[in-house]
Amino acid sequence: MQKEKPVSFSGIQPSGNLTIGNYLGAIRNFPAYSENYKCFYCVVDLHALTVRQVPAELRRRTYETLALYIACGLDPEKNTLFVQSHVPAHSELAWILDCFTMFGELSRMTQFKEKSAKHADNINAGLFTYPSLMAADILLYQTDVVPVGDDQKQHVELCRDVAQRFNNLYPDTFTIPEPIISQSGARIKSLAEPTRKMDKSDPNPNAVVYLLDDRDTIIRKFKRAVTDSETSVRYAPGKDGINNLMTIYSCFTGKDFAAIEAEFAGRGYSDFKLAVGEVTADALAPVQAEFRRLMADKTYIEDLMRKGAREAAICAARTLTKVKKKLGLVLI
Ligand code: AQP
Repeated sequence: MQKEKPVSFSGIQPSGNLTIGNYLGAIRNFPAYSENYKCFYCVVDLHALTVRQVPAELRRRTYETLALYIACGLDPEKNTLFVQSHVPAHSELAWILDCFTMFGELSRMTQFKEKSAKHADNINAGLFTYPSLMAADILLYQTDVVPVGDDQKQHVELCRDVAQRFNNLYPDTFTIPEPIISQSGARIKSLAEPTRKMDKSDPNPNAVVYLLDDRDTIIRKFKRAVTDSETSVRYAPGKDGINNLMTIYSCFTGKDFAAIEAEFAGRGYSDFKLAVGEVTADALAPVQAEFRRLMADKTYIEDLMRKGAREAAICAARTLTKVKKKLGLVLI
């Protein structure tokens, strides 16, 4: 199948309110692909079901995530923005790929190990086969690049292995995708435990800066961020809290670590924390204003969901039909 342009695909789960980790590691990198790639950005609501969700909250966050895609700069005319459960081909291909993914491969996934430990009362099969559904998401669109945060690299690599295995048996079925991990911001850490990733489902709201937090809340959270007993702002091994804050400051200002160290030489951590809070709040203010504008018109969001689902379903059906034919499933 000839493609007009290479394809970019990525997704975000509506499993919690989006964080600056989701923004810096993923969403803010998406608009750069709009000109030269055919872009699919998905709200992966089926993935969110691997952890128990409150139905009304899942519904609300599905609308919000789509609105945030646009508020963060994704033009719905240049990108296909859609909700995973609106395109049934995702679930269908996921089952097929389950049959080409090995138990041992899934057992090695870091996210499965971490989430099983976190949700010991609900280690369901979906949590285990999550990477097959993610592989289906990606492979349905003959994706070339997958812009993701560092934590998703292992899943994209498994997707590549499964696609290669399938192609070895049934040549020329899938494009083999490349994970694209941004140079900076690929792993934003928790403000409370800066050795751990900032997670949208963290039960401690002070550990996480949400995209929709107001200015005062953002500044207060950074003021309380865990650092160390030194006072100088410098990037060094073991200074996880400060390294994380410097990374966030660098992402929002474009300054490198040497410039940040020079800017805060002789000033204490409290000055620096305030500055990180201010640049974050300044950067998020226009996103929040646009988000509020979009959310005031739910019908518009629903129209976009329908348009996105139609566009995505056409591409997805092409790949799924090809897969079924190759496997010997009877098409009627
Ligand atoms: N802290 C982070 N730093 C950089 N990138 C991140 N991403 C997530 N957290 C960070 C990237 O955001 C995209 C979407 O993430 P996701 O919805 O798959 O998962 P999540 O935000 O990590 O949250 P979960 O899985 O709902 O639950 P928890 O909170 O328990 O982990 C991806 O590109 C991801 O890399």
